[in-house]
Amino acid sequence: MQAQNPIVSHCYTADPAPMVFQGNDSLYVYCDEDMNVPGVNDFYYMERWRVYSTVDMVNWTDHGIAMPRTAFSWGREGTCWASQCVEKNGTYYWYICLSKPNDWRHYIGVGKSDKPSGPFKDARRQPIFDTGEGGDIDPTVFIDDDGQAYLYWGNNKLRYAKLRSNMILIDTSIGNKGVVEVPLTAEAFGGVKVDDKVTGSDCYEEGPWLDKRGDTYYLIYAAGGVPEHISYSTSSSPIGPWTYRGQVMRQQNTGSFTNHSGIVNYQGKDYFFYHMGWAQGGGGFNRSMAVEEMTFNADGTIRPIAATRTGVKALRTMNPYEQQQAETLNAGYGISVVGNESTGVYVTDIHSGDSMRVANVDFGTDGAHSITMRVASEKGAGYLVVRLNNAKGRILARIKIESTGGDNVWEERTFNLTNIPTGTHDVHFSFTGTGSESLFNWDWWQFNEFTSSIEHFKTPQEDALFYTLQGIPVSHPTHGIYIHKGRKCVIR
Ligand code: FUB
Repeated sequence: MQAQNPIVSHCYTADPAPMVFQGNDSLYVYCDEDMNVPGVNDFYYMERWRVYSTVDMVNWTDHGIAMPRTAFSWGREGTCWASQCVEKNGTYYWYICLSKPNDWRHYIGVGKSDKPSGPFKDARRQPIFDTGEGGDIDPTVFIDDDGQAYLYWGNNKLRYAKLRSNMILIDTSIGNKGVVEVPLTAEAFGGVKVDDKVTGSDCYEEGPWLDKRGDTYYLIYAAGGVPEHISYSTSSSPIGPWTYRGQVMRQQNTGSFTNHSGIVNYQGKDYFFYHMGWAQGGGGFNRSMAVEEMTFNADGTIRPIAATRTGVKALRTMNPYEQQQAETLNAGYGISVVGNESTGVYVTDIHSGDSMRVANVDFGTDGAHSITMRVASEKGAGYLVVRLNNAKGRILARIKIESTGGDNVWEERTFNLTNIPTGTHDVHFSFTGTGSESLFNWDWWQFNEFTSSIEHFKTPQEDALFYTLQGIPVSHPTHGIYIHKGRKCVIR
């Protein structure tokens, strides 16, 4: 298998917030999208938040733009920063931060949906509070065992509030109209920062993440000033006092001067999500989400984690004989993922030279004879080349995607493979065509399996029609593997 980090390569994704919801088999990651906009690319320009999910940790389904900035009528263009989504009583609340027109300060708002992948709508139609000071970025929400939800946030200041049971208002009976300032002491955060000068070994910067393991509350955050590393503090209470515990991920050359993390336990393993600049064209304003395994020592301290390209291991194989969404990817280069009400989410902007990969696909022992795809194409000018493993791997099929009559006219089409894949492999899809136009849109794919077990012929019948695995007819086959009546057979 190829490198797993960054986990999304077809667009730039930052500030990951992982979440596992009760009764749902998937791990979800909520993020904002760094947009490569000429002219404004020397700062964050983010117009939307996206959602990804996985069941195996190596293939990620892009659920598209689950919440655009325009969902918030009070939002300023390009200012969709870090966020986190939590679920309560079947409703998903996505806490975000956003500026207002003619006001560069960020405010915390909340979107809501009855599905984890959205679409989300503004739940309050205004920020959920106003400290009047700005710096109100990077919300993290944690719901404790007693049902009380805590919201932490802040850049260079750390604050918290208790959410009311409706999840869209704060409890104003504590702090300053509901907002409590956390003292940024050396004991709590390793050091103190005054006028950009750090006294001590560390300091709180931004991007808090509140979580609990056993009886211990963990506050994990971007630290040390900029460039950032990730540090953590612990407490026996969700409101502190906090004790500094050290660095989780040291500052290293990932190409991004910010870092922002979230942790989650999924199928018995702890995972640490963060962002980096290692994607093609990546950097400080073109960041990408990444994931590493995380382990706790017996005393509850976190073992330091390094950023790697290899990332994490697959938890299971992908089944090619079930319908797979085209937007479920291990990697995608050049393509885009969008959605509309009639089709749902699909892959578009497919041009000559673009490619996609899915990882850890188990074709079994009998293998596949064809692939069925749902596609739409106006011009019919494109080819899809399906290979095993990588861009140089064995070709399974070279498919001409003929016109369906329009880019939104969808058809299911089946294409025979010229080689039979068996066993577990990555599958590489590459696109070729003439001109610079988009070649086709792609909704889903599914390989078709040989339906019965292998037939063993001792002496082939005279009139039997055999084909090689490349589809060439053979009238008197000798020893080898052939196709007979659509099934794989072995002549001994
Ligand atoms: O993504 C914009 C800002 O950069 C976030 O709000 C911070 O945490 C930092 O990652």
